[in-house]
Amino acid sequence: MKITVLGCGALGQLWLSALEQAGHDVQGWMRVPQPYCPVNVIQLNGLAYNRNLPTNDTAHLAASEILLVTLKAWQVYNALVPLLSQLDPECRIILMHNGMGSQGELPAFEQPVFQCVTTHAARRDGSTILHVAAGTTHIGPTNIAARPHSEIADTLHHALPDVAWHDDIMPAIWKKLAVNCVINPLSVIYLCRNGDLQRYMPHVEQITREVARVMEAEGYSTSADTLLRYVVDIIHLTADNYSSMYQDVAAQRHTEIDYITGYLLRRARKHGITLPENTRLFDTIKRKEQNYERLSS
Ligand code: KPL
Repeated sequence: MKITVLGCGALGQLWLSALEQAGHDVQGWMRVPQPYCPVNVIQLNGLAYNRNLPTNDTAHLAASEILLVTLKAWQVYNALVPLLSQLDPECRIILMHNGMGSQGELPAFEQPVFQCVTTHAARRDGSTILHVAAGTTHIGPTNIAARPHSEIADTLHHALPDVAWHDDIMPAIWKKLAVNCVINPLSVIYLCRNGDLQRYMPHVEQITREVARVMEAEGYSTSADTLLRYVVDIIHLTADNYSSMYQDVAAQRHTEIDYITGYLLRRARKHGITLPENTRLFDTIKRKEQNYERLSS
């Protein structure tokens, strides 16, 4: 299959290497075009994948059957909108990022759109991407055109298992949002790996309970205890990892807080619910971003 991966960061390189090894005709798409995209991944089995893959070929883009968008939520609009008119109307667009709300910013278009969330953990170490922890990718349709295309989960699963198809992806996205509301800001505040959050269980529980209140108000049947068990499972599974927000703050990059805790707070407000602890975390991360943006300007 012809596939373009938009965004060649840690997650983008992980998928580029997996899809290429599964026999697909892949290219990367970069904001600043370069002759090729160096893909250096240390895989879970310890083997290195080092290849220069093609990039930004407009003929490849126009013929792509899948456009996999691995950018951060806040980058999606600016990167994707200029490409939409160049895509085949049948090209399947997969959005893969933490948080929610990016799709609501996009104009209407006819291509099938899927949203997915993944618990695979990958991080950059110099010019190498380390695939730190295996996980599950959950994918489902977010418009009518995407509904008949459940086979896309098999294509992805063959390249980088596990991939699970959901006719209704929203509960899975909300569960991942809960994980990110807890792990990401807390790992920044306590300056720790995901696994170290086991030392701060009262705080983990407090945040999870607030998220559960919003999920219940949104109509998802979950209890705070079930959600807490899920969050704790992910803390264990990704124990050695530094969260993406920790890495963003350490590198003084814009974080996804507006699409994670920010999205949660916007939904809570719609239901008249106040979330004191999530509000405090949101304000703390925003202050950190403003501080380093101020320092660099
Ligand atoms: O999604 C993640 C992230 O870091 O953004 C988790 C699952 C928390 C893994 O670190």
